[in-house]
Amino acid sequence: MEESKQNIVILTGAGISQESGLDTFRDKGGLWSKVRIEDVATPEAYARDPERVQEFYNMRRRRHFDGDIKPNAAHAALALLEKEWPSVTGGSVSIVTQNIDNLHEAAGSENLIHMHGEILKARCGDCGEVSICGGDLGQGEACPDCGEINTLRPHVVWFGEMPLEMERIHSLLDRCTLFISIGTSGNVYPAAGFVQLAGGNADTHTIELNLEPSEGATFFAEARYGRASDLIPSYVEELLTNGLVRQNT
Ligand code: BV8
Repeated sequence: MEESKQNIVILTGAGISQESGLDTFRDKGGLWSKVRIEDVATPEAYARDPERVQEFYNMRRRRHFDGDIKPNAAHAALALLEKEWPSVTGGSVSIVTQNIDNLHEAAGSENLIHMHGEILKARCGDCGEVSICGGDLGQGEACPDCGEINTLRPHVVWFGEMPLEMERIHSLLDRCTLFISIGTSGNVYPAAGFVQLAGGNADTHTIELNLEPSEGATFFAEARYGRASDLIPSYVEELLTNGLVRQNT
């Protein structure tokens, strides 16, 4: 890896969207305290009770159409970093998000992988095509590509399903000099294992920016705790001013 080029990979989780008004999963009052994963977020649940699964995602998708869900300062700071970092080190910034919301795109991020899919997209169980989803599913709608009725599911990766773009993610992790984890509890694999993959390379610095230590906290060389909308803008400011400074904690 050319030393001058410093590629950054950023993993985000529900915590980065919490201050935008979207629920997290495992915090107090989080989604998994209201419904069981086994009932709404597995292929088996969908086969057993499609209406219940569709309603779980319809209810979450409707939040995006209320007009009050907007990116926060943390999303904006990451979009700024992606824009400015190449002129600081010639390297790139890539975001791998576990989130299915569209707040990174709305903030202007472009180098973005939704490894767990996207709630504003649907996937046809017949033809496999992915399409924009602008409303509820499971209401007798037709697939815009093959025309089949009631074959659309949320374009979301459920538990027991393979996350998306894993090869591309592994190649980004192999080539990064800085791995930043933001707003994730480190419970869900394979995402929770990315810090170990990145940290396996001696040249790669790893930092956790979270409200509290995650399950994987001990795997990080550095950690800072606080709210994302405070932590991320100041860390991005530091990176753009000083470049990458390895402060092991
Ligand atoms: C896979 C989309 C293999 C859905 C999600 C049995 C069978 C198969 C697999 C498994 C199995 N047992 C275990 C596994 C592995 C499983 C897994 O890891 N389970 C866990 C529960 C143990 N993983 C999988 O199943 C994955 N697939 O392994 O496939 C395979 C191999 C070959 C062939 C086929 C398959 C797929 C996992 C993806 C599941 N889908 N999302 C949806 O959104 O409804 S994952 C789900 O958890 C969420 O979507 C989220 O993306 C993810 C992680 O949650 P977090 O983002 O971390 O959120 P959380 O609430 O937990 O934490 C928030 C954090 O933010 C906290 O730390 C909090 O302190 C912090 N925070 C809060 N507010 C703020 C803040 N920080 C800063 N500022 C704030 N303001």
